[in-house]
Amino acid sequence: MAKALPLIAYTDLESQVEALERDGYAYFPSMINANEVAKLKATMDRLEAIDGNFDRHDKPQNSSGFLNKIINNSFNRDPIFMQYLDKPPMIDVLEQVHGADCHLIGMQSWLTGPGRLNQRLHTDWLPINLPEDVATDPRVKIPIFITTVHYYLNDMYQELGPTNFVVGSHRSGRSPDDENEWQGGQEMSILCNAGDVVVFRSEVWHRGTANTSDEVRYLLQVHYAQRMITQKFPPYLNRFQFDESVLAQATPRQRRLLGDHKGGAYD
Ligand SMILES: O=C(O)CCC(=O)C(=O)O
Ligand SMILES: [Fe+2]
Repeated sequence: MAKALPLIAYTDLESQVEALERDGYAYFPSMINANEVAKLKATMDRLEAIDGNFDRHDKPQNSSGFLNKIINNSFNRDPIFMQYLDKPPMIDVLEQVHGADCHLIGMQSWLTGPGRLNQRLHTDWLPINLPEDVATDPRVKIPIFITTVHYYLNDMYQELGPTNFVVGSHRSGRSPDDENEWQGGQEMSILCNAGDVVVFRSEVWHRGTANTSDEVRYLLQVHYAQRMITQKFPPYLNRFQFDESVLAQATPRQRRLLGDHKGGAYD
């Protein structure tokens, strides 16, 4: 069983950015309180999957054998999610690493029930494949193109299926190939509390692990990227529509994160 990942909360922007650059992730404890966690979970329970949005709702009794509910574009499904678009201090870190014109590329509510299996260790996206000696050369600094923010809504323990990370593995220059360590560093589990947040870059080696408990794990995933990377709001070919009441309550910063950009190259 993987060891617990040491979770260090850096409190200034510079150290938080350095953590993402050096370790591949940054940790933010107690970002949402117990009352907000309960409200979010209740909303996630209520939301129904929409096929055209690439949502999923596998139930224990069907082929997958476990609850797996994913609601894409959650920001568009209930006003409760808007505050998680630009929650400080994470948003300041994201704007620092992706640029002041960065945007949201996706937001998912994700429920994984007992019986969920181990994922394979993976990168979510490897922007540039490099020989290891190049990738680890201190002169080479790969920009952070995509990050994911995980809002954990349970107190995490091994049986509930934490996310495992290989610290620093984004500097390998590749995706893992049936490996579970890099340069002697083993994968370790994020055993944080409900309301805690972990932000990670897309190339760090990680995986979701098996849920062998009798509880459902609730996770809110929010994905951000440099503006040049396209937003992923299915259904495509212009069939996605913003809910007007969502846009009406959005602040200018939230509107930009949703894609209300100034014109630029290629526009
Ligand atoms: O479930 C998790 O904790 C992580 C999931 C993940 O990494 C993925 O689906 O790409
Ligand atoms: Fe992943």
